[in-house]
Amino acid sequence: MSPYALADQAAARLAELTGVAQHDVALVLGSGWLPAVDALGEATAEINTTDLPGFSAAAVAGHSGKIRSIKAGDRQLLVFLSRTHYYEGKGVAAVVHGVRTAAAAGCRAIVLTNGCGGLRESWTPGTPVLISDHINLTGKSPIEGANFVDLTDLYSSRLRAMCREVEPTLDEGVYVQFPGPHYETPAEVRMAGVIGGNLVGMSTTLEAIAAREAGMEILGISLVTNLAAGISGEPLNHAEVLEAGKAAASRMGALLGRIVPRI
Ligand code: 8IG
Repeated sequence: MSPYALADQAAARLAELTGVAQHDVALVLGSGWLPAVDALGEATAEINTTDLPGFSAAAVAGHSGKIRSIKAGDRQLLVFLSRTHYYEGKGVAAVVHGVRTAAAAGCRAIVLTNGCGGLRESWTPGTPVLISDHINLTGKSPIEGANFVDLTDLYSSRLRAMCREVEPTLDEGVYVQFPGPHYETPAEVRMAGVIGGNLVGMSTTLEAIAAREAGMEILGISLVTNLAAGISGEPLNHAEVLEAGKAAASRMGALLGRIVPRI
């Protein structure tokens, strides 16, 4: 079955299980963003991703394989509380299946969030940064065949401007996706800076490409949970990274709570 047909099936089952025929805006919550979900509004349904065709179980501690349908004003939000990462080795189609399911469920816009390392020392742990563009170092595409999708303004300048109206202190940066699951070496972080990157992480770019292919408007927001390797001289620690996310959670909830209704 094609990945698009599988996404159609997942969207049909999602509509049955949530009782919601059409969703409007999708959100994918990355590391550190999970506690922000409660600020988005009342959940009308919560299901396990594994109840839908094409999803497999979540693999990482601190990632929860659930999808929430949330009524926020006149919008119905589809919130993925976790994502499938490229480094899980399930293939690129598995990484973007949630995005394609959201598109098939009716979503016209998607908010992709992540936790990442920052290259600027002023971005202390807990700083949110708007993604202005990306560099995809996985060497992969979610698109198969001769479909030459344009990626100009991939991360909507309209939505970024709206975010800065809501929160004028928000910085922007170029997100560099490494394959992971190991963190970068200090030399790789320096390379990311030399080629124009400001943020390093292990997600988001393949999903953004699939979302553009599906015609969705995309907002990307990174939460800098740590300075990238070699910037501070301290080693990286997954537990500390999760802790920084927790500490920032209420602020990220407030941020999303103000941004999402205006998308
Ligand atoms: I949270 O410093 C988080 N995810 N590649 N590098 C990469 N991924 C990350 C990092 C980081 N922090």
